[in-house]
Amino acid sequence: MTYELYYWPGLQGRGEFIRLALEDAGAPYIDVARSAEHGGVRALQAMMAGSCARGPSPFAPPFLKTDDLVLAQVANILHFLGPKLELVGATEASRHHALQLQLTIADLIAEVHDTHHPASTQLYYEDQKPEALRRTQSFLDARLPKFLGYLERNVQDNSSGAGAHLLGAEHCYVDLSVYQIVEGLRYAFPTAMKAMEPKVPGLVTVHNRVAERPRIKAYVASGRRIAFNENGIFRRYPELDLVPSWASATT
Ligand SMILES: N[C@@H](CCC(=O)N[C@@H](CS)C(=O)NCC(=O)O)C(=O)O
Repeated sequence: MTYELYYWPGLQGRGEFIRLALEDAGAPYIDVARSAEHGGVRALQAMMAGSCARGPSPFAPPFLKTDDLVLAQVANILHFLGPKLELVGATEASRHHALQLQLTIADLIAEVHDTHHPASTQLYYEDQKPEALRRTQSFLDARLPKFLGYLERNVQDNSSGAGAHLLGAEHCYVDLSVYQIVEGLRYAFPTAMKAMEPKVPGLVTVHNRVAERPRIKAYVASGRRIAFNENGIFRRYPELDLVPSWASATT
């Protein structure tokens, strides 16, 4: 079956978490909004505007269309794809633990988004720069170490994971998302990440292991992976590349 992924063209955004799973599994898919042949962004907009026979119509991209279903919400899509792409353990517990971690990553992603859009998603970044500065400092001071520290603990506490897996002994879609958040955070907040990475060696190990996976390597080298840019979730604004308070205190 060929999956149809619907996500805004021109940015990695939340769609990249789904792309990485499909790419890693070698699953056939059409990135609909990037394909003029398949209707491009108009097809995406039509899906959101219309009623949907295959489930509730999606509120926002990314969403995934299969032969039977349309599914939205990154964590929900990965929860669905996990067993089909063999990107999650076989037990009910492992599927729900993966979902739990992915939902926490969704919370982190929302907070990363809010560093550049703290006042309103409806306004341009340029219209909320003072708020963004304040929000980013607070994010880097407290929330980044809290989220990454939590994920790191899961790598360390996973006794069967050899320090390179979030869950159990097997590779899983959450590991792919950890790769993406490390990549994105390095792009957006290089100063903070330089100080943060020695504190989260397990996450760096997961990142490096994923980066070496043959299909991920091929995808990154293919040119099909859109470069990070200032339309996505992870944006590099030099004025927001702040030194976290805990880093200045210790370095
Ligand atoms: N919680 C949703 C968030 C989806 C979302 O916010 N999508 C963004 C693009 S990354 C969007 O197009 N939002 C439009 C809107 O909120 O009106 C998920 O994880 O999929």
